This record gives sequence, structure tokens and C-alpha cells, in this order.
Amino acid sequence: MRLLISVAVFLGVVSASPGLGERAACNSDNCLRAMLARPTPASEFCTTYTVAITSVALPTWASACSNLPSRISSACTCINTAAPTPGPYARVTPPSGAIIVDNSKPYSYGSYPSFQAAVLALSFTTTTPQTIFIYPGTYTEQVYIPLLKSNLTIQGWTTDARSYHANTATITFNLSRLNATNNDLTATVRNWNPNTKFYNLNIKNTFGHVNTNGQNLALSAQVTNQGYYGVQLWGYQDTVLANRGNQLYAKSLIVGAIDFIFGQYSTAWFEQVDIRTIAEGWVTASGRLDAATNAWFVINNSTVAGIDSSIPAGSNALGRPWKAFARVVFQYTYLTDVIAKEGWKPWSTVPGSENTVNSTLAEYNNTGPGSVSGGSGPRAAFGLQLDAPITPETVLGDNWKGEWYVDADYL
Ligand SMILES: *[C@@H]1O[C@H](CO)[C@@H](O)[C@H](O)[C@H]1NC(C)=O
Ligand SMILES: *[C@@H]1O[C@H](CO)[C@@H](O)[C@H](O)[C@H]1NC(C)=O
Ligand SMILES: *[C@@H]1O[C@H](CO)[C@@H](O)[C@H](O)[C@H]1NC(C)=O
Ligand SMILES: *[C@@H]1O[C@H](CO)[C@@H](O)[C@H](O)[C@H]1NC(C)=O
Ligand SMILES: *[C@@H]1O[C@H](CO)[C@@H](O)[C@H](O)[C@H]1NC(C)=O
Ligand SMILES: *[C@@H]1O[C@H](CO)[C@@H](O)[C@H](O)[C@H]1NC(C)=O
Ligand SMILES: CC(=O)N[C@H]1CO[C@H](CO)[C@@H](O)[C@@H]1O
Repeated sequence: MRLLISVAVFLGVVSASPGLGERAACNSDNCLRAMLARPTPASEFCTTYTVAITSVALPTWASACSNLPSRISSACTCINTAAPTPGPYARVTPPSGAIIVDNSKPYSYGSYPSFQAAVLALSFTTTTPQTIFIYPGTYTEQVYIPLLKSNLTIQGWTTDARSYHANTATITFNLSRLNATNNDLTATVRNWNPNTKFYNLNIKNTFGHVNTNGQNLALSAQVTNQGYYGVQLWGYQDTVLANRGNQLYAKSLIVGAIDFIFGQYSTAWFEQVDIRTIAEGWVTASGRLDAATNAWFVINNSTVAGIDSSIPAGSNALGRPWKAFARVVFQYTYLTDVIAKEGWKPWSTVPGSENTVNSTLAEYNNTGPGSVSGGSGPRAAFGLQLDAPITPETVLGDNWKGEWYVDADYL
């Protein structure tokens, strides 16, 4: 009977596939692991097997199935369970060779129960690109990605990879400077590998707020050539540390209140990012130290708003200069009235610590009620309106479009 059910599942219409929740019914055994490691031959084999059970010899790679019909049938049903949701934008099956993260219980097929365990399972010697695929779930942990020799892709399970809205995998932790010795060490995800792309993952630091030592990073992006696509980054103070080298954030959500996009040496481009404030504060805090440092934050074609209607008008600034040569541009961006009419604030009111004289805090062609064209202002005297937009070539380099970490599908 089970075999017949299997046939029905395999040959039936796709919409009859069991849902994600039903994966729990699958055996956690090496037969299923063997199949999941070879999606295409396994799928072909299962079809043949269930249609003509008596005449098919087991392939060598399926030896773990021990020729037990119940085991084979269960595994075949379960690879179907994990089959793709139709549509070109679904990312619901691990790419071939991916290291899999899955904390659902009791289901697990050669997978790791945490993101960090999967990172430790990566090869630290290979130069062949590696991928980690994360199944739906909330993973409460702090993750450190060290320097690898390979490029790395992180993909969270989603039915629509084009934005952050359908994300299902969340990495969450609760840590602030109260209990860590530097900002990086508070981050829920600390990414120290260049040539990394993240897709469709939610990363949160749930610490909240205290007046002193409240820094609580969601993401610490410490090195060059990193791309973040369709991600959600949630924190309060210092949510995203874009610290060094070329970085691209696109079609993503960034949430916080205090200096929540910050860093010192990075050339970072934010494209079609939804920036949401959750309290009074400042969106950016550029820590560019001197005129010689090639650091930029450019926020292009994005939106800035309160997380909901409880955030008062005028309660936020586009930024404040953390260091003397801060450099931040908002362009082609929709600003709601949460942005104060002066646009920018000094770092501090303490004389000598304003950091406004040598900073570049600029706008070009922003729209919405919080923008100059939308009737807001007058802007602070140190805030600039540019005559032309900043180009990605200026920020990310002339060859930015050909770089591996740049995914043009998100621009
Ligand atoms: C975190 O820091 C606070 C303030 O120093 C301290 O009271 C608390 O015990 C620390 N928590 C942990 C888990 O170390
Ligand atoms: C985070 O940890 C702090 C203690 O460091 C605690 O007071 C707070 O309730 C925690 N928040 C959440 C959301 O767990
Ligand atoms: C920046 O925004 C403008 C206006 O929407 C758009 O034409 C341009 O392609 C964007 N830049 C990038 C790098 O996508
Ligand atoms: C601005 O930078 C110039 C050149 O480095 C320096 O001489 C000057 O003191 C700086 N001004 C302030 C207010 O930091
Ligand atoms: C300014 O932005 C609006 C909307 O983003 C666009 O329609 C308009 O062409 C832009 N103007 C210039 C001068 O780029
Ligand atoms: C890894 O990234 C680097 C730098 O972006 C790129 O030159 C290289 O082609 C990538 N490697 C592979 C195997 O894709
Ligand atoms: C978030 C945002 O402002 N997106 C806009 C980017 O530019 C395109 C083309 O002008 C608009 O259609 C988007 O609304």
C-alpha cells in the first residue's frame, strides 16, 4: 500500500505534494540522505522504482536503502516533500552539494541543527565555491564566519527570493556591549569572509535598548566583496556594521533607531532598501576618519519610514557624523515625515565634537514629505544638496558590475 501511495504522490499533480510541515513524518536515515545528496538521479530512480518495482536494481549510491521497500518508499516520498514549490523565484531545495541547516524535529537528513555547525562543516581549504542552505525556522545562536579560501553563498528557504517579504529562516541572538568587549562581538552574524553572498535570511539582535553600552549588532560585515540580498536586519543601536571594503545591500530591510547603519572604512551601496526606524534616533553614523579614507555610504532608490505609525514625525535624522570626515549620500530615496526638517544632526552638541565641518552629508533628488522637494527643510547648514547622483563606479569601483558578490538581478 505504501508503495502505491508513493506512486500517487510521485505521479500526481504537483499541488498534491505534502507541505513543509509534513516533513516531520520522514525517516531520518541514510537512505534519504543518499537521495537528497543526488536530487536528479534520485528523482529518476524513485519514479522508475515505484512504477516497476520488481525489475529495478538499486543503484550503488542507494545501498544505504538496503533494498527495503518501506525505507525506499519513505525516502522517495520525502524527497518529493522537499521538492521545489513551482516558480522561478522559489528557493526551497538545497542546491547540489549545499551544506544544509535544519532544526525542525525529528526531521533531519544529513543536516546540521544550527547555522554555526554548518559553517564549521565548510571546507577551510577548498577554493571551490561553497553554499549553505537554511530551512525555515528560528535559530537562536551567534554565528561567526571565518576567512575561507572559497566564495560562500548563504541561502534561506523562501518561495520568493526577489525580496525579504517571504523569508522563513531567522537567526536571532540577544547581546550588547554590556556583555561583549567590542561591537563586532555583539553581532548575531559576524561575517569575516570576503566573497560572500547572503540571500533571504532574517538576522536579528533582540537586545533592545539601554542608554550606555547598548550597541547590539545584527550583522557585522567586516571584509570586502560581500552582497546581501533580500535579507532582514533587525536591531536597535548599530544594527549593521558595514566596516571594510566593497559591500552591496539590495532589496533588503534594515531596522533600528540609533546609528543603525555604521562603519569606518567600507564603500557600501544600499539599493532599494527599506529602512525602518523603531524610535527616535539617527539612521547612519559614518566613521570615516580622514580625507584619505575611501569610505562611502550611498543609499540609492530606497525608502526611509517609521516601522509603523507610532514613530513621531521629525524624530529621526538621516545621520550624524561619528567621525570628522563622515561621508553619506541619500539619493532617489523616498523619505517620510519621520525625517526631521534639518535632515542631519551633529555627532554631539559638545563643542569640538560636532564633526560637521569636514563631513559630506548629502542628498540628491530625494522625494516624499521628509525631503526638500516634498516641502521639508530648511536643512542643517552642513547638509548638502548635490548637483548629480553618486555613481556605483565611484563607490564600488569601475568593474563593480562584473564582481562575483554583485547580483545584478537585485538592481
Ligand atoms: C551582562 O552585563 C551586565 C552588566 O555588566 C551584568 O549585570 C550581567 O550579569 C551580564 N550578563 C551575563 C550573562 O554575563
Ligand atoms: C535580552 O537580554 C537582556 C539581558 O542582557 C534581558 O534583559 C532582555 O530581556 C533580553 N531580551 C530578550 C528579547 O530576550
Ligand atoms: C539608483 O537609482 C536610480 C534611480 O532610481 C536608478 O536609475 C539606478 O539604476 C540606481 N542605481 C543602481 C546602481 O542600481
Ligand atoms: C578639517 O580638515 C582640515 C584638513 O585636514 C583640518 O585642517 C581642519 O582642522 C579640520 N577641521 C575640523 C573642524 O575638524
Ligand atoms: C528625480 O527622481 C524622480 C523620481 O525618482 C525622477 O522621476 C526624476 O527624473 C529624477 N530627476 C532627476 C533630475 O534625476
Ligand atoms: C570568487 O570571487 C572572486 C572575487 O569576486 C571572483 O574573482 C571569483 O571568480 C569567484 N570564484 C568563483 C569560483 O566563482
Ligand atoms: C524603493 C524605491 O524607491 N524603488 C524605486 C526604484 O526606482 C524604480 C524606477 O524608478 C521605481 O519603480 C521604484 O519604486
